[in-house]
Amino acid sequence: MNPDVKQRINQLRQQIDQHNHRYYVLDDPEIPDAEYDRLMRALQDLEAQYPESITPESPTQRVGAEPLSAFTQVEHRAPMLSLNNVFNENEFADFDRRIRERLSGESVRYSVEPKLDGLAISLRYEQGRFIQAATRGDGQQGEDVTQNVRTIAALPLRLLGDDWPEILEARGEIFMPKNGFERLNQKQRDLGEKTFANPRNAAAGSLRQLDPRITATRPLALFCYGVGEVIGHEMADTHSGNMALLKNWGLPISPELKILSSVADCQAYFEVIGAKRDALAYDIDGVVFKIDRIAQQHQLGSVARAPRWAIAQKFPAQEELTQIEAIEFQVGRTGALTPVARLQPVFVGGATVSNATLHNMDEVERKDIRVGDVVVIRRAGDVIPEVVRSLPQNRAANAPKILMPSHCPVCGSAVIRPAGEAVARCSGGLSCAAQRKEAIKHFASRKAMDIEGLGDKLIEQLVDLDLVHSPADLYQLPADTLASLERMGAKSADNLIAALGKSKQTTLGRFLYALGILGIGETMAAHLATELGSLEAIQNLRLRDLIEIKPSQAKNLQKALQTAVTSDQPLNKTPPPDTLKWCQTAHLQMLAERFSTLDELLNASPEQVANQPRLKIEGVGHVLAEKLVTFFQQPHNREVIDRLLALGIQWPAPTNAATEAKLAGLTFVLTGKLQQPRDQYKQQLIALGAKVTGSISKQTDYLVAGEAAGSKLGKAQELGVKIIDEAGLTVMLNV
Ligand code: I6G
Repeated sequence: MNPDVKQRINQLRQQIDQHNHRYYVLDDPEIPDAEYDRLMRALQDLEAQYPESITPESPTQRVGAEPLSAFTQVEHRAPMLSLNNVFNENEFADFDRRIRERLSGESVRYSVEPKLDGLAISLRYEQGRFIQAATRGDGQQGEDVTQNVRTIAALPLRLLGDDWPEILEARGEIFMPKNGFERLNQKQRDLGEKTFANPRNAAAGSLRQLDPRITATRPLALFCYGVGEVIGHEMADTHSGNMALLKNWGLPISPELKILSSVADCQAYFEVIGAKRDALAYDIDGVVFKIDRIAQQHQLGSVARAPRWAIAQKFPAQEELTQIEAIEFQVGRTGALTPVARLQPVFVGGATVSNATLHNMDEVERKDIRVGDVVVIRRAGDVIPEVVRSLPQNRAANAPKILMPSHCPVCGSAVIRPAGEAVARCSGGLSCAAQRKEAIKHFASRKAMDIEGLGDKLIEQLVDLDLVHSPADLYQLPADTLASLERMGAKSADNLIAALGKSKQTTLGRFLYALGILGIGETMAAHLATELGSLEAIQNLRLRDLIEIKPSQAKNLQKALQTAVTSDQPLNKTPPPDTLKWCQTAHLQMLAERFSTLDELLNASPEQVANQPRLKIEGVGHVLAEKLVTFFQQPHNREVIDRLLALGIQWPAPTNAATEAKLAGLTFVLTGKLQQPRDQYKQQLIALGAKVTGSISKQTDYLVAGEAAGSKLGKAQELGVKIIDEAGLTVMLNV
């Protein structure tokens, strides 16, 4: 092989290994995924041309072996221990006291990190090369899962650098990140295959595949948390020092690892990680505390297969069994009917749960849930409790299936489920008390009109007592009526009236969002407000202002409709032809503004049928356009808006375009802890024409860095993005 080719192959392998390290270990990718894929393809092409160059450690060789018929057993050189558990602060304090007694009062530091909900693994490297992976098994003997583990992209097939032990056994946890788990289950559903109950089961199932090609398709990841056998290298005198060595050799370790000393600090960490739990990319079930000094670990030793120098403090169970007593349907703001399970109360995830969402009827059918079933309930942090699965073994043979009611349980209007949609809706609109309550809660909410003191319970009373039919009624409530309500009084009534008064001074974006138009979130509302500048402009939008039909599309549409019965049928009653994917009801609605019948449309030239929209608003396609235009066409919506304006709701008049869009074209990223809510800044920036995104790239103009700004700050420095603090942002917003 020509030396240049050999050099190029080595260079590509090194580059790929380096990028893997940055991505999986440093959590700081340097190049986009597409560039990484290009490097990999270049290496694959060269290796195909020069097969003699292929080595087992090449990053292309992760799926190396043929399917196995069974896993072989591996004897662990040093036993793989498990951890003892504690379940509350007192038990942890007892553990800490015992440790300090055994260490005769020496000072103690803990190395702490979250406890991943995955599978323990031993990884063996010889001369820097990955050679074996084994499961924990019974602690003495595990299963050889080398061929599967080598498919995990986060695992280095070669240790980085050249100063590593002759033999290194790293230990850690293999897990499946939550987003990968969701994707995998979706794929399984699409293929009609069995889904996994949780990420841990999915990781276990993936690791126990006999065919490594299947494991290679599964999104597994890895963090190391310890070392087993080490030969030929001096290790650190602390656990955290050993973790730093593993990291330098390219093995991923938890980014949450900290060193702490007191029980109080350890418990504060436990609380912080508990609060972060739902936001983490992977499932955890507690926090592990380890004595950091290795000499102290040796002094403490282990008992009955668990070290004395480590303890896991577990979060309260997130899953429990209970029974479904009834299934009811809740009506939301948009009329969507959500099946809700009423449960025999059960303590789960730190709270007593007696209701759980069943999301929609597709979920009810997929999970085959019936009244009386024993079910697994999951409650994770602040997430709404949900029914994970039913255990139908003891179900009565005649337990009926759950059916969507044909009429709204609140107002009796017909329930409609459009073909192909998962959601069924009550057709009662604001005549339905449930929809009215939710619409008013939305109107009053923080990101909308921000009416302080108008809570959900109060809104429910106001609607139930027929005091409020529309948001406009809120502003005409007499103080004495408010004072007479449950849990109110003269003072609260006065405060609420003052808050209502204050809310009248708002922004166009907030007002638009508060109206609760389907599909218009706070960001889109602010965007429309900046793009169009006034409520009149938004109210007067026509579909033809927003929807495009090209002449070639117009021709195809005419052809497709020709086969429909030609008649004087009104166009808005004509269903869009199935043969044209792009053509939806919105397109025909729009044409109905210009042609009164199908005949008229068919007799026009394609150029006359084509439509060049007056406006191009980013993010507004035909679905949103139809919702927006239809909303403002409804006389009762217009009426409510007119009343609100007459009652004094107002926002700053659009200033001249130059000032209004003074941050137009600039892209901002906000990171770290800020004094004011991030949402507030986001709205202000958008209102001034700026774009706010979640990640730093070369396109970012400013990074607003609050306290404890993390990796985004580093990335911004690297890319030369301007960095400002909160004070700087305030100046930019106010000049
Ligand atoms: O099962 C485990 C999970 C996490 C562990 C562990 C761990 O540290 C973060 N550490 C040890 C020492 C053991 N099992 C035995």
